[in-house]
Amino acid sequence: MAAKTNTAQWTPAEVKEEMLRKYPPKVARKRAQSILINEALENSTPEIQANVRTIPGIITMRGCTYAGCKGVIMGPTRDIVNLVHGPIGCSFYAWLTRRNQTDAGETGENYMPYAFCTDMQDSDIIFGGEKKLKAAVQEVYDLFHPKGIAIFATCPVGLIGDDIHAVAREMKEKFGDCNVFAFSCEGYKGVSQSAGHHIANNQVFRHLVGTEQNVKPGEYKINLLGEYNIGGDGFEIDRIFKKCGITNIATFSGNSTYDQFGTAHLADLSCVMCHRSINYVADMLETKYGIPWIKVNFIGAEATAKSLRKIGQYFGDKALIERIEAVINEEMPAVAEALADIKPRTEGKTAMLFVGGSRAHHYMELFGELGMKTLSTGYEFGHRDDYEGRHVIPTLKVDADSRNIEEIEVEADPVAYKPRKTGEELKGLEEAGFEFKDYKGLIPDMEKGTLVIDDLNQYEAEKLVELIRPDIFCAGIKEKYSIQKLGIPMKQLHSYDYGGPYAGFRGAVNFYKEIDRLVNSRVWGYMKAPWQENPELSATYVWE
Ligand code: CFM
Repeated sequence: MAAKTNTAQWTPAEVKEEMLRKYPPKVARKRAQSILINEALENSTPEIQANVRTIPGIITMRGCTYAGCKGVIMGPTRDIVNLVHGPIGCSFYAWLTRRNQTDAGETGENYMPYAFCTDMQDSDIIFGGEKKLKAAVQEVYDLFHPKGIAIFATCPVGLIGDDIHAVAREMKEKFGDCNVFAFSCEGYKGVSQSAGHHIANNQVFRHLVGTEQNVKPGEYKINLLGEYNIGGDGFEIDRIFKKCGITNIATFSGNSTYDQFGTAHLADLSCVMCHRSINYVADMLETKYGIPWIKVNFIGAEATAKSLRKIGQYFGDKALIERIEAVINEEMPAVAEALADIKPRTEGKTAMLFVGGSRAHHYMELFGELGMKTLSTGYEFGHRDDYEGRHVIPTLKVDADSRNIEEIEVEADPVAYKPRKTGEELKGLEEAGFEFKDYKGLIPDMEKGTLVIDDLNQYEAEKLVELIRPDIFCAGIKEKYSIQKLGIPMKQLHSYDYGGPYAGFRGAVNFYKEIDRLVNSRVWGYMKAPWQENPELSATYVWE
């Protein structure tokens, strides 16, 4: 067997020390605060440093603010044209690489196959790019007549000061039947893509939510927040909702449409999948329109069943609750059958998960179902509340970087605000153990002695794998090949490589099969790079 763990040889404290050993003292001190050895403290969760700037020179796994805004939040919408104001590379590399899927539906409106960009040149940087942007918006309108056009700023736009919001206003007025709005999401704006999520969501709330009144017919209306339909996850979740009789008004933003955002204020419950990218939208929907929110997780068969039951309990309708139980009973046998076959081969194996801001937590569920142990996890850009739970939010430090991102003030809408439950009803639910607007974070679900690491970088990832040698390492494309070269199977949990869906019941079965294939294949362990067999060159670090 290639990948044997040798955790017994290294205590977590030694692993941490070893990871920091090569750093200059100041860097080591700073990184030490982001590497946490999990231990149960009396009724409290240990504190981790998160959402701070990456140290220059370190090869981070993070992306930029533009990636969070255009790529993550707005990218998956299918009938809004997403127009990038910037050099072509920013647009090209954000084009379809995240594997968020779309179904063009009855209208057939789907702009996903296009990469829209102003293709800025040197002369635009020198003389300004507003004219070019206006021409591009006009061209989009003439060609497609979409309901909405979204404009995204890249770094040079902020540096030269093009006023994209003025262009958006002018063009919106000129067209009359097309909503044009812009995002100041220059890549440098925040410490990670997390800032871009916030910039995107603020504008969605301001320009789209509440603009339409023709709500989809159906009972038990919910919004699904923070689900981006990677590899078709959203399709699988919608299949299950439909079977249960739950009406999904709006997904933010996998395969979503202009009208879905527009009518989101008419749902009766918001269900939050990815807490990091969208929790504040759930709060704003509650404050302005009176829609309560709960945290759900559709990654893992058990987690899916639990989330469905939570939705059933919220609506409290016997018919719905029974239907949900019937659906779970119908779906679970296939899950059990797959596990009966696969689990004996995966039981006891180990995993490491380093993904953006929520999957490192969610996917622990699936590995748990396979009988696998998660040795180390971390987020690229999660905040302390994603690690430690929402109770830390009031204590979060506001620094120059977080102050840079707008917080919008929201009040109850004088017309549209409508409490969905009476105070009595809410109290009853809470007394029965129902938790509204709560998320306990990743750390409480990690075992004692595991390592939780924020903003893990290339060097630390390799060190961690060398020392602990997990049976599988999960992260993204930037990590994939360096990890495989170390002889460890690597699964991308951002794009899912070529697989998916992994959400819901069918997704769980897909995932079990994929992990079985990976952890029981010996191919990576057999591989030796030429320099490992014939080392000719050796090098030392400058600070040694
Ligand atoms: Fe939320 Fe996401 Fe994630 Fe995220 Fe992302 Fe993603 Fe991710 Mo890649 S919104 S935080 S910014 S669950 S793109 S679908 S996989 S890093 S863990």
